[in-house]
Amino acid sequence: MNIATLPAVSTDTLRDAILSHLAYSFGKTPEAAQIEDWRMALSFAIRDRMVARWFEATRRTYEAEAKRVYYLSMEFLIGRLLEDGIVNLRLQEQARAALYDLGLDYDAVLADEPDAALGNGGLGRLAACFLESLSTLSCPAMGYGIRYEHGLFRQSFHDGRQVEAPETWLLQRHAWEFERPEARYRIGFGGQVRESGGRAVWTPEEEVDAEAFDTPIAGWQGHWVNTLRLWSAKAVHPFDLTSFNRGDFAAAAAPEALARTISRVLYPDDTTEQGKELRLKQEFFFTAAALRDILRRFDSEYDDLGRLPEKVAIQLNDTHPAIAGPELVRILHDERGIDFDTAMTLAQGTLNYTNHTLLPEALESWHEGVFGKLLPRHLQIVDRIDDAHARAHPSRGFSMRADHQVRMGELSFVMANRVNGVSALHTGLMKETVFAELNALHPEKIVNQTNGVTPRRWLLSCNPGLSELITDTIGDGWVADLERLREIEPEVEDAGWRDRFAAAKRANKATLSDWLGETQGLQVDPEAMFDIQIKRMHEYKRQHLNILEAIAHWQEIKDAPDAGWVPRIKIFAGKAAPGYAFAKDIIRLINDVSRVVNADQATREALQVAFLPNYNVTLAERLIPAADLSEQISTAGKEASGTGNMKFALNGAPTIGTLDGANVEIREHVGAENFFLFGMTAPEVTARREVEAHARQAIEADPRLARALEAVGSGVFSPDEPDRYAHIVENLSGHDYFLVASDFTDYWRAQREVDSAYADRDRWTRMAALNTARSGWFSSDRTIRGYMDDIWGAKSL
Ligand code: Z2T
Repeated sequence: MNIATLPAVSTDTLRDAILSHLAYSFGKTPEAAQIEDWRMALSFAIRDRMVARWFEATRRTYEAEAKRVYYLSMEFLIGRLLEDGIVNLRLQEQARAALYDLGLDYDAVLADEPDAALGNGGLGRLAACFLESLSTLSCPAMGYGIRYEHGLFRQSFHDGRQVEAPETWLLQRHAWEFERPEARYRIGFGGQVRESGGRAVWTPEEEVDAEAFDTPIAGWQGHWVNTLRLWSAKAVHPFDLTSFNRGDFAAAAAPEALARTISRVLYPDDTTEQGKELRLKQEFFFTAAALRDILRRFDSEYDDLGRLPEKVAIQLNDTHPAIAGPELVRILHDERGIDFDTAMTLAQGTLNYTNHTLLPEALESWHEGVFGKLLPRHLQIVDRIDDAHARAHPSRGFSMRADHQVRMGELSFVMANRVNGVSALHTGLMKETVFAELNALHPEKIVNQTNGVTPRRWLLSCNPGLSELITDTIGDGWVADLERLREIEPEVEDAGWRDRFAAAKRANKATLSDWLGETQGLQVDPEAMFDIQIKRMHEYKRQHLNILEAIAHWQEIKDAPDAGWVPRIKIFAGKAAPGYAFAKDIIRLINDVSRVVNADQATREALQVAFLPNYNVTLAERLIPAADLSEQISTAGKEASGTGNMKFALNGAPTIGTLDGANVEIREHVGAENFFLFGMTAPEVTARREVEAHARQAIEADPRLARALEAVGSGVFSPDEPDRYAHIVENLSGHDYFLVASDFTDYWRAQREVDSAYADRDRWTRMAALNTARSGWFSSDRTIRGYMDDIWGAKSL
């Protein structure tokens, strides 16, 4: 059968395709098939429908000689892909009906797919949303990353404490990748640099192969399909026969095992750099393989490397692929013989850099010892880049090479055509703080591209009830043009429509409540307010501010149990980096508070607390549609953007939040009256830190805060170990760098405003609906258009 003539997809053709794959791809009869076989057969049937468009996209890109976009990212937090494929190909009804015909439960089959957690948090999920939007906008693009054998660790709790277990997504069969044994590049490390005939020649000491695995990424309606290409590390010589013949079987297998460590596991730190050699190896490994692949493709189409900036745009997702700068210069200069300054100019015209955080502990910097040992030629090139830059700007004493370090942010900045931040506030702070010096030298380089999220996954698939109401009201044009959600705004004045909106939210809450009962043993009234904070655990994100407010609230309810409290369930979820002790202690505290508060018969109607284990994309898809209140309470100036904040607003959950990251822009869009603002601004935060004993002062001024801290410090939540949280109390009463104490009083005030707003259910529904109606700007389609126009100069085909 010619793929171009695959039959139009009816329920019957899809069912036949599933049965055919079950037999011919997986060798099973329907009687013998397990759920995994069915999931694989359905996935292959869906995947087949992407292939013709995939080929067509490649053909059209070549034909148009279009500029290509390459997104280099250490992380792609893609989650499950089957539903994404079904929804984007608009095959939901057929798939459901076909499985029903086969006696199977659609949701159970989808739930069998492992959640591919090849990322830590926002940065990796952003990369996944971007890939989907690039395809939706038919922009010729490719994502490059690492095919980790183990993604982010699985989290469970033992006695309230986080326990990490390895994640094993590849143990189950994975339907979406095509192995490409022919796309394989040798990557070297270490060794020596010699001069020969006026040229530097790098002879690496150690080599591994990078082998490609391709995943097709279909955009909305499947019109365009791009590729996510992930590199897997393979030994150059898989097996050492000499050792084997000697009878040393462990030594015979050693090269294989050693090579594979490079793509073995994702580093679980989101915003702290460990400076580990293996991490630098991972970074060079995937970046070097991507550049070789990009240049091979370029060479197949053009014969003048001078056209590289015209035909190729490379985006560096944070500094993790920053070695692309020196590596591209090395290839152009050392291998292709282009003079150094031209090589540098060509690289600078091709590369761009996105910064995702200003936290000093996250800024990558490698000691020249480690760097030079692994990448001796690159260290020389970094120094030449630094010299060239210094010569071009002699008035300033700027260097990317202070204190025997290579500073990757500065290197990325200098090697990039455009540098961007991820929200208006963050971009402004980049110019004023970490990149102030470089910004003064290159005032046009820094631009803003506020983050966005894909509405296909984060509204259409995860919230079918609300999506149906929207489509009933305004048609389905909103899916590819999210600002059209504004068209539902007039309906918000209609009481009947508001009832339908409230019913959709209520149904999502009932579904979540059932799931919490079945899987977590939690009994939750769907009428209660679902107040949710889900994100990585970090002091700057201030989950401890949230739990302290919950404690104070609980104490107040105990004082007057019959005072007509607005029932709430506070839900937390998030992973702490395994080495981040303080963040792990906050998890334990929340679990301890949850145990005590939920057991209190006097208050349990009014307040419950739950910490759900193993937060991932799939859990987010479950929680966000059921949320009433979105907690976005970071210390102002610390959260670069946030993207969960956008998903909640889009799904009709108003925010309680600070003026941080994209919260600022969300509030501008949804209207100040539909956003619960509290806390200090970024400049106020800076000023407050200068105040002597700021935390003490704040505690003395607020008896509620003092009483909550007293309970934590005296062991109310840890009676078997009363001083378990003494260090947390000490931190919050002393140094309190993230100003939890100083923001507490205003946070409490805002929470009580939330209570009264929620008690007036009609008022709340209006606020919720206006959040949905006015969140269209936060589509990643808008973000990607911004990158295409302002950074890449790329066009939709
Ligand atoms: C990450 O998820 C983010 C920043 C990082 O800095 C690293 C990781 Cl893994 C190196 C997040 C930001 O914290 C968040 O504010 C932002 O929305 C997200 O990246 C995407 O830009």
